[in-house]
Amino acid sequence: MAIERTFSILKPDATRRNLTGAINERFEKAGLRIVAQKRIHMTEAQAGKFYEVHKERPFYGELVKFMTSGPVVVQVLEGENAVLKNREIMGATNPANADAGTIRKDFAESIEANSVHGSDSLENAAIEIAYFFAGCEIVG
Ligand code: RTP
Ligand code: MG
Repeated sequence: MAIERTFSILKPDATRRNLTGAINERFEKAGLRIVAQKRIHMTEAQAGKFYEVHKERPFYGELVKFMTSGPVVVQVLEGENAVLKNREIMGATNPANADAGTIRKDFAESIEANSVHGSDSLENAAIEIAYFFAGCEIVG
């Protein structure tokens, strides 16, 4: 299996409830290595551009508001099959539909305040990593 890198965000509901360590433990136990990480408070412009693919969706405005409502932790996770593995550990977007033992089942507050973001493809992972990190900030 290929070693991949994926982009992850610990969302404002996770930082507010002091859950960053508990969530990082899930990644590390699953064999994903945190090769870059920083705490930032996204501007509206930053979040708006990051979620541009959802611009026409009814929840776009609320999503940008939520993602700028507090600090987030942006990360690069590295490991075998990292993109898909992270999506599995995260669980379904809506915690009500998430499998037992997933991050969203155990920690998410709602479909919006769902604790984590993870890239949905290798191609998007590369774009999202480059949006937040310089190459020299990623140490494998
Ligand atoms: P993410 O991008 O955050 O990893 O989540 P995802 O792929 O599972 O979900 P996506 O469809 O890409 O939606 C992005 C984020 O928008 C919020 N959302 N709210 N109110 C709603 O119906 C609704 N649907 C989605 C969630 O925060 C979701 O993670
Ligand atoms: Mg998504």
